[in-house]
Amino acid sequence: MSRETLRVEGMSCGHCVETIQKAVGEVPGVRKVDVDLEKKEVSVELEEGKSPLKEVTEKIREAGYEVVSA
Ligand SMILES: [Cu+2]
Repeated sequence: MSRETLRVEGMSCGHCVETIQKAVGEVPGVRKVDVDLEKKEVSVELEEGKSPLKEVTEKIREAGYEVVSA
């Protein structure tokens, strides 16, 4: 299991957290999604050997947020 953290702009409330958790949680290989509003970070727990960061980034953008760095 590995963990990756992305910096995301535009998240402001619990609704944003839910939206992102739902969108990113749908990506195959993602086990868990944690959002830190204060740090503007989305961290994902990934299944061993999986690296779906590109898809995670796309999902976040589709949901209307900006991924600043991965
Ligand atoms: Cu919000």
